[in-house]
Amino acid sequence: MSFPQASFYGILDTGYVLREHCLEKCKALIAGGAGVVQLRAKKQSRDERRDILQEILPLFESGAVPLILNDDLELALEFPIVGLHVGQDDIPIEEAREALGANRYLGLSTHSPDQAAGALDRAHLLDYFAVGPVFATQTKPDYIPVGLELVKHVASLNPPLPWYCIGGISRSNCNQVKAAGAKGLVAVSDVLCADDTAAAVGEYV
Ligand code: 3NM
Repeated sequence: MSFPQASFYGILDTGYVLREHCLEKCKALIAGGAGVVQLRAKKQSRDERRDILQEILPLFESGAVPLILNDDLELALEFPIVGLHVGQDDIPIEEAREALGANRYLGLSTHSPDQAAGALDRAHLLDYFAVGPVFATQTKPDYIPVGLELVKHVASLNPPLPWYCIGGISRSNCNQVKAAGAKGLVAVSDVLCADDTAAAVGEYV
């Protein structure tokens, strides 16, 4: 079990996708070539999140694409194949790893050089980490962009685990992020708001 360093990590964010379009958008992320998909349903209740998870779960049963749930450990534990993504203010990764065991994926968001160093120091607990927001983004409007400088810095550390750059990334600026040393990219609004999400993901891939 090793987490993929995919070129594109997709997020099914219910801030951009109506409930009735979740399955179709999730299929489009996979069809476009997303190597990982995360369900990020911040505003939903656990029951509503479970309902979405149950609907999209069959798309992940082959194991080809990992399915990650944002910040709901208890719900992730209800499904054998679901991993967890946590932020800096969510459950500590030591506790998350203990609850998840060794066979489920765990990812962490980082937003500064110190937090990225913290992820590398605890790489044995993690399957991947994310760095961002690279640019200003409406999806996380309260966060200060870390810029391409942090991308270059993390790339220079040559992380021994997969890492993904996120935040304000679009098809028009992604080459700058790649040039700064990013291995994998996450774009949320750019692909979910595209009329043809699969084609948009395909452009990144
Ligand atoms: N996490 P968009 S930035 C969900 O920096 C998320 O950890 C971030 O959305 C982080 O591609 C972000 O629309 C928003 O900018 C990404």
